[in-house]
Amino acid sequence: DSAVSSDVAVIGAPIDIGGNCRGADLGPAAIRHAGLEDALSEAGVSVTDVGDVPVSETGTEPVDAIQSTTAAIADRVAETLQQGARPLVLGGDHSIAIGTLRGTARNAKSGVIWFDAHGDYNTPTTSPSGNFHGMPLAAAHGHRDFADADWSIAPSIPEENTVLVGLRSLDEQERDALRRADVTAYTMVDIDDRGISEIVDEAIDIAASGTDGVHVSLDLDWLDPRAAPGVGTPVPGGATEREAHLALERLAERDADDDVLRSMDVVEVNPLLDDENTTAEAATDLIASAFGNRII
Ligand code: 5AB
Ligand code: MN
Ligand code: MN
Ligand code: MN
Repeated sequence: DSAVSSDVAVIGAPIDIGGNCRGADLGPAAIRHAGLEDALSEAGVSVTDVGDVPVSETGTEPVDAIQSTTAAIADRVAETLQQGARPLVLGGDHSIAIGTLRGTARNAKSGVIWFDAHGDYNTPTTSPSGNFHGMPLAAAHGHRDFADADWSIAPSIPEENTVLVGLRSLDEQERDALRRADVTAYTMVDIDDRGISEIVDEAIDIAASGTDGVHVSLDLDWLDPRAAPGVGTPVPGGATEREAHLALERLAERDADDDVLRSMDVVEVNPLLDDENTTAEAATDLIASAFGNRII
């Protein structure tokens, strides 16, 4: 069972069928092997690893695998929160966020900060690729057209409490949809221009305002491919390792004051695309920062 009396519960979500290539289903193992439990313990966080949710990808349509996997994620996330711990879901491709968001929103209103090169605001109709990892945020906001799958959790994840950080690659119709939505979007240019601390402070203010807390979704392709090469859809011009650390350390500082961080998922780590497990190590360090790791 998954009885949790810790601060943080780690939940693995080894699925890659929502992505553009195989291998992100090895992400949870890669992140665990990079020393996640030790890193969190050193950060002073008590952690329980509740294992992986069941995933069956073979012989099913992607939408069916994603439907059953994300339903299981949602249950574990909601259960974890009920037990007073914070869920940390390890992907897997970004379609897993459909599950995390559903679980987080089950008995609460949640803001979202989405660190990503991409908007993940496509629907099956607008998507140029058909890959579900490019759709989870639109699904949560109820931009329906997901066939039978009802993934809408608006208004528990209000658009006005949703903030995207680090954008640098949008599809045309996705851009239109984001413009129409009542979300706040910061591009890499905003980060260059104003600095990541100020952007993150503002993002937290917007996401936390009037909500029960904030869900943070960290897509490793937010980072520059030089810092995180092992992702399926790398885009040049991303956040440096230092900017990413500063962002998550700032989040931890704000959390120490106001308990803003309610749940987190870390996605798109694909060890098959990575010679040295660099991306999983970056993910591990960033998670430790988010949960309060301090140098001194
Ligand atoms: B990720 C693209 N917009 O929809 C699409 O890595 C890429 O979860 C999506 O952010 C990238 O296929 C999804 C072209
Ligand atoms: Mn797979
Ligand atoms: Mn993404
Ligand atoms: Mn992305």
